Amino acid sequence: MLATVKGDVHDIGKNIVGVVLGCNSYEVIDLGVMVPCEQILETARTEGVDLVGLSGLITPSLDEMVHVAREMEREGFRVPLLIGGATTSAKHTAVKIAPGYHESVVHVKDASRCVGIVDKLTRAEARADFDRENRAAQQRERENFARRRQRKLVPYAEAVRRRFAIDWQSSPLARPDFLGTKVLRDYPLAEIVPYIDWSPFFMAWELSGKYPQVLSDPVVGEAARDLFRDAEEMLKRIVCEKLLTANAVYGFFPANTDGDDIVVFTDESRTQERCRFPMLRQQWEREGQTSFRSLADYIAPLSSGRANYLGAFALSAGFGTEELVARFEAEHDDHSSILTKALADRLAEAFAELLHERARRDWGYGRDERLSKEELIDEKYRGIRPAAGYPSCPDHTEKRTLWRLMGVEEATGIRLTESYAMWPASSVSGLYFSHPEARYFAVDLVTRDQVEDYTRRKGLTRPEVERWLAPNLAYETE
Ligand code: B12
Repeated sequence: MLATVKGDVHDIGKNIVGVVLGCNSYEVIDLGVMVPCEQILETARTEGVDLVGLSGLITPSLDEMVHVAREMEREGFRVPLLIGGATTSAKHTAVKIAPGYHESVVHVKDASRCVGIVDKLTRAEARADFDRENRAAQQRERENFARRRQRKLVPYAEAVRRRFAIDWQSSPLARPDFLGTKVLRDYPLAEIVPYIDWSPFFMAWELSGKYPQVLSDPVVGEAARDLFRDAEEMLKRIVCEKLLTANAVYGFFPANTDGDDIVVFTDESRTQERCRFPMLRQQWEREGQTSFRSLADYIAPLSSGRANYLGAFALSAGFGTEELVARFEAEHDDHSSILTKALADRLAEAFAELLHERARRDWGYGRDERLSKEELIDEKYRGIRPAAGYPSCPDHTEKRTLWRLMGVEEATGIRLTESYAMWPASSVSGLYFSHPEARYFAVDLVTRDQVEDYTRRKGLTRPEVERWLAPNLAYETE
């Protein structure tokens, strides 16, 4: 039985796993997405399944998986538990999930490994050996994890003192053409298509290689060409018959920082606060590291006297996916169903690229930009667009503030789940930073002193903050 856990909307990976298992004569019960723990347990019990497989794309799903595993233990389940999905890892499975459930808990990296693992787990003579190896590997993961926690983390106050410092007096700060938001509904898909980065599309099918080289690859070339032909055909249908709809909202706001908070003001007088985006800061002192970054470093402090701006966006190319997929599923056409979702994801990412280009023009500094598609994919432009959940701002709850700031749901129809996943699945949202020195980075581990400061700034309780930041905590919670 397979399920994407509560609060998460992604199922391409899980569906590929389901198809692969089905092709190998396993009977698969797929409960779909956003499946509550109770339903997983109930179905596993009533159907008498041999294995339970959980999938998740975003970090809040990790906690939900820990919960499901503990509930399986509490209710006395005896079946192996498989863990998969982009946000999962062998490490997290070993450290957080496996200790809660005494049967085999196995992290499965990709669909190609799934059949071998399922085969071993369902054959009594192979299971014991496999389980022993898996437990030994998980023990090693736990030991590595304990070592990772011992890496040198500087106190938060020191990280703040040694912040990435921009010279605000000499910095070029552009003023956007407009302040507030712009809504783009039913954006022409044909304009989005040229921005598609095809390489990740092939990766989803485990056809590794960069596009277009992958098409002539001696090993996977033929499969890649077949897949690409299907994709082009489907994309043509989607565009001509308007089978999917793309909506977006984006905007620019007067902003300055107050410590590690980005403060958004109601207007240029910068006297009244509209909202705050509290940011996290790096603390891991890697070799050669001289400063510790936070996204707050890319916006001028209020005390600098400089008028700075923050951009924001939310978009989706996934409206209509569910209806289209339902049609294919009624015809038992799994290939077209997965293809549709993968193309909706490609369109979402392409739309994000297009919108960012448009935002750079609106901001002025991108007006003379003449970049090829490859240069866009390689991010050869000025500025960045980090998204809540990415390594520089790992806190997904910041989407709540973003939604209020731009009225995202009313403007576009994109909704947030209880885990801050966006519906439709093929959606992206984030912030725009325009400073030429703005770079992506990873916050990585944070210590208790930073979490305490962040808790105060967020206005939440520490257990709440620790729950959302669980993968980033450098310490054990109570
Ligand atoms: C493509 C992509 C997207 C696409 C499509 C997402 C999708 N539909 O899957 C788009 C652009 C829409 C997107 C959006 C976002 N993304 Co994204 N995305 C990715 C990316 C680059 C690849 C994911 C992917 O599609 N892989 C291909 C599929 C087929 O693989 P898969 O899902 O992992 O499944 C395979 C295995 O995991 C396994 N498997 C999966 N499930 C199961 C289940 C079982 C039982 C088993 C055995 C195996 C198994 O088998 C599958 C086949 O091999 C990853 C980074 C990465 N390299 O993984 C980030 C990533 C997943 N995204 C991330 C984030 C944060 C987001 C956003 C929240 C960003 C934002 N604020 O906008 C949004 C969330 C969207 C939403 N609806 O809420 C993070 C998630 C981690 C986190 N911190 O939460 C990642 C890891 C990037 C990162 N390093 O930060 N994303």
